[in-house]
Amino acid sequence: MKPFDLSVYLVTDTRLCGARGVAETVRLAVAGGATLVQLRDSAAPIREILALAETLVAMLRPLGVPLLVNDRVDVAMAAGADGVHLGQTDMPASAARRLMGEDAIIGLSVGNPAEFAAARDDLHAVDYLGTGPFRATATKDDAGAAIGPAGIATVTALCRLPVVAIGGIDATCAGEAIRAGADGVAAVSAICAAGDPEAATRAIADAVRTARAAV
Ligand code: TZP
Ligand code: MG
Repeated sequence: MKPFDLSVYLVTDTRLCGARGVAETVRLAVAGGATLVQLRDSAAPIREILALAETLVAMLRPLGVPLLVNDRVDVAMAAGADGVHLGQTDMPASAARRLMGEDAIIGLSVGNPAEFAAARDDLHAVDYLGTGPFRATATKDDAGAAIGPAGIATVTALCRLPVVAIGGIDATCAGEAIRAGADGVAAVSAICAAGDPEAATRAIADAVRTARAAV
């Protein structure tokens, strides 16, 4: 696996990026301290997602910021992305690992102990867990109920994989997720829909840093 840093994890949303566009939003977020980027767009035609993934790889590789693609192992591989983020109903992580090789970064969404149990046989192929929703969110229709700090603590206690908290994360609650045991925080709307994505990302990065310094 390539090295990666979950601290400030941007998940893109094409609609929320609006007229600014995904690539410019990513550029600003990285300038503000985003440490990892996931391209997430379940609605766009595959050729558009692939072209965007290629653009982001070209932008991020020189900066040393990994790009992961949500759900789509094929797009990630075709674009030369650094990895993939899988959900519970996507290709099993072990199959993704066989296709993508040892260097790929493979993340898996695990929101509770039942999902953890369902994925147990594949966890050897997983590099980090995405856990949430930390707070209520309107960004993902089927995100489910908020799990809060207790939910983060429950998942981090289940295994040694690093955990990134997602769902309703902004600078006001990022520290709470870190104090609950998360290794990083992932944000969609707090960055993509921000008037100033660079400042929004920097505020989240500051909150993560402050929370770590306090523990
Ligand atoms: N997975 C769990 S919640 C969520 C995803 C992709 C959406 C988080 O979006 P936001 O805007 O950061 O609440
Ligand atoms: Mg998914």
